[in-house]
Amino acid sequence: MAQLPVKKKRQPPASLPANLQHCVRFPGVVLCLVEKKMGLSRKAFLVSLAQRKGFCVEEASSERVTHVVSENNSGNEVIEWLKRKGSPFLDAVGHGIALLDLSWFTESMSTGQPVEIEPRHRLQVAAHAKELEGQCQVATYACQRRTPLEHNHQMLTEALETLAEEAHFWGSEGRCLAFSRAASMLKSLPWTVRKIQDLNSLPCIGEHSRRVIQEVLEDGESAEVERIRRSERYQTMKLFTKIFGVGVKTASRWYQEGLRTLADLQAHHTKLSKEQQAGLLYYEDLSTPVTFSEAETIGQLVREVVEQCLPGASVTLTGGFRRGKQSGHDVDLLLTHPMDGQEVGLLGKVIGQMDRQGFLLYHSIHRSSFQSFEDEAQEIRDSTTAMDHFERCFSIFRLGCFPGGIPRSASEAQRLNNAVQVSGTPGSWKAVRVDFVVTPCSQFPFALLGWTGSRNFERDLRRFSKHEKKMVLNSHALYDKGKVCGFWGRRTGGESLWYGVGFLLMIYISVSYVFCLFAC
Ligand code: 8DG
Ligand code: CA
Ligand code: CA
Repeated sequence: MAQLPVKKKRQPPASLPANLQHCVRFPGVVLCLVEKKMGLSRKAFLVSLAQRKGFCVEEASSERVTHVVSENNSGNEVIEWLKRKGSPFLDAVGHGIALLDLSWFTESMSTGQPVEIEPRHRLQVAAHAKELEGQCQVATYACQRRTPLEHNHQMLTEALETLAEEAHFWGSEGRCLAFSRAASMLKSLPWTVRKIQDLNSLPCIGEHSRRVIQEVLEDGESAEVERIRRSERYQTMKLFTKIFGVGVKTASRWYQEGLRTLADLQAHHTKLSKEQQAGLLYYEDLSTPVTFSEAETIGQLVREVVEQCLPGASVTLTGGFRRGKQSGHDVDLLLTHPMDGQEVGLLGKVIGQMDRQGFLLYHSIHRSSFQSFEDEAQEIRDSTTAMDHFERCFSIFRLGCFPGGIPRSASEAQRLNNAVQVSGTPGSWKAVRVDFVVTPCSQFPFALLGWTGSRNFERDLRRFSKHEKKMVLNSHALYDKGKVCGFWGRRTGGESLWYGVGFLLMIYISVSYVFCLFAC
């Protein structure tokens, strides 16, 4: 009998996809190599070189691309090529995405890191004057700009942020806003400011900011900023306002009373609220940045407790970590349930259970003060506050640092927590600030957007809604002439219907978040 041919076994792939093999050293830089005129084999060689050096490389269809690199093409040719590829980032070319010649790539490869982009690296786009003007314009609203976590103007933005902080310490919110707007603008620039004239066409940079930028560009530092950093008041205000529960007013009063150190607060038997006492007790831990993996661990532990209290409820990590930051000053968690109304009472149960399990060193629950959309609409017409009316809890979480690594479940963490308490090993846990916010599912998209930040982004998104769209946005809804027009969910046969302007808003939000890392 003729033997059947043996079917060849399919070989497993010899290696992982290239992108997974290499660790990414520069997460803020995502390259796209234009194969036009370069050829596929040369492109493959350059891609692999870049990946070996720790660069992330993606195709023109990716929304994460920040640097487009091409060889022997004009700027217009690259634009045409991107159009043909249907690139999602085409609109951001010129103000967010850099079009670069291969010289930038080769210099970056030989220094082993992304070199600063200089005018000679840029591809010129010979557009009609009007078009060109449009391309070079930087948007006024932070919510319309890409703001990468890593940017080209660290020294300048640190100087401006010191001035903003100092203005805040004096209660001068207008000046504070002006300096943080200028800093936010610089963070979004894909090119490097080298001389003061480079700022000529940019919005949001006032006279004072300009002066300071010029000083830093010319002398490497600003005398005014250095004077502030050395000043006793600034240093003391920084120290006191870092205490959980202490705002500018209290810190300023203590300074006027002659207090300068944390020890002074104790020595003078300064009257402290419960929150401030906890803040002082865990000062060192709370001033140590929280890492992303610590935030994820806390999120996971909370998720388990939430699931026990209300099956189906969800916990979302928001704040800076949702924007891609690797560290932050606290952890922000947003809780909801897919059925509107089911979330009522959830926070009390979750906090109670975590408290009993020894996870909380301090907590204070603030009930929801949401009355109705009509009241909300009235309030936001009358004020510009970013505060919302969700139920929330400000807490200090006791995160165990266990020798065997991160616990796999809440019960395991509790067991280890108890063991640590009994053995009293010093340094075996860390106090971490955690904010819990609860929202009905129908307001979840707005709450998520509102609590993701950054503050600059949120402020400008509200301004954009008001001035450009004649609508009002807050963390509960989107209003058009006082009526709720955005995003409410209705449960119909187990489905939520998301519709109206809310749907458009959601698209806008999703696109924005995919396109940007809001570090501003
Ligand atoms: P960090 O912790 O990494 O340092 O920074 P962050 O995560 O950006 O700042 P945050 O102070 O934790 O605040 C997170 C976001 O939540 C920020 O955009 C501001 C926003 N936020 C509050 N309080 C309130 C509030 O009452 N209502 C609304 N809608 N948002 C708020 O902090
Ligand atoms: Ca935060
Ligand atoms: Ca927070």
